[in-house]
Amino acid sequence: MTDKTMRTRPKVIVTRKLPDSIETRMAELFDVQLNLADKPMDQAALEDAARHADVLVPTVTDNINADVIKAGKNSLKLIANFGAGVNHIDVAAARGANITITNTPGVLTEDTADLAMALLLSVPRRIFEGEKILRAGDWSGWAPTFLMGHRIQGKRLGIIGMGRIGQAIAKRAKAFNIAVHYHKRNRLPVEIEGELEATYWDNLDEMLSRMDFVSVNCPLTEETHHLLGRERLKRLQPHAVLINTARGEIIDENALADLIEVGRIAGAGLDVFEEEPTINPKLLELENVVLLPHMGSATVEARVAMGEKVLINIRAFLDGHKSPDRVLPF
Ligand code: 8YV
Repeated sequence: MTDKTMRTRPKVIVTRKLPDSIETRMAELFDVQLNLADKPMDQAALEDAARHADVLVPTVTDNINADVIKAGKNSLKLIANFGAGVNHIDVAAARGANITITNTPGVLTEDTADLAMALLLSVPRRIFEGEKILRAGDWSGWAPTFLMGHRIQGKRLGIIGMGRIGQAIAKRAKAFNIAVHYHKRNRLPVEIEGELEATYWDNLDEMLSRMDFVSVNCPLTEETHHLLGRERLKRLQPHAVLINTARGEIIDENALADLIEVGRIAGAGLDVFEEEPTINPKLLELENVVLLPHMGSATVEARVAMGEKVLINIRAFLDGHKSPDRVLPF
């Protein structure tokens, strides 16, 4: 490679360690700065990256706020997010700075839906409680009334946000003989609703008070921040179980923990939290809550496919085409 080609290669800065195959391809294509040590970048490091990069590849752990965007005003042209959700990016600031944003939808749908189902099965069937008892050496043998949970089949699941992941959960729920209900800003086309045998609720409160399980699958936006606040959570039935594989900030965690503690909600399965990676200590105290470390899309297949999408989005953009997964411009 000559000095000239090296100089003309676009500068791509990746904020976290990505799968090897993706990093290798990036090194072949771009003047890439990887983060092999996988040390999360602080605010100053992110601003510095924005100042020097043509393309920034952040993840959910990076706060791409207005200051980072401002730092990139002379250099940064594309934010190619590794992940579907873009709530950690100040999209309005990026729009003002004429920066394109892309994401990686579609390739993590099935894995995230699987994890939501795993949580939905785990809480009512007390799977992690059983595992803990056994490993602690506290199991004295089978007994007719030991670790009784609740049946899955024949129950009602209310899905909040019926996009790709919500629909993938609905398909799985159907196979478990669970009746699917949903709330969404815009009702699904009748054909899809029919296929999923899903019942639409225009009014979220009305749906919540009738469900046995509730799964949160909407994006985090200003409108959905604490969508499930204390008053709304009180609408759940005392035997209801709440699952969240979307974003922690959609639920008021303190309120949820309080209501579970006093038996107003039966339990929860959470893969996402308000202050990741800090976990609300009140949640840690509760037995009937399953807590996972934001691993909805953590399969080799999904993470490689997400990386492939990032590569395609960058390449298309640099070649002067419209990237396939554009969040901005709309
Ligand atoms: C990703 C996710 O792992 O894609 C998303 O929005 O929540 C996760 O599954 C994470 O966002 C990567 O940035």
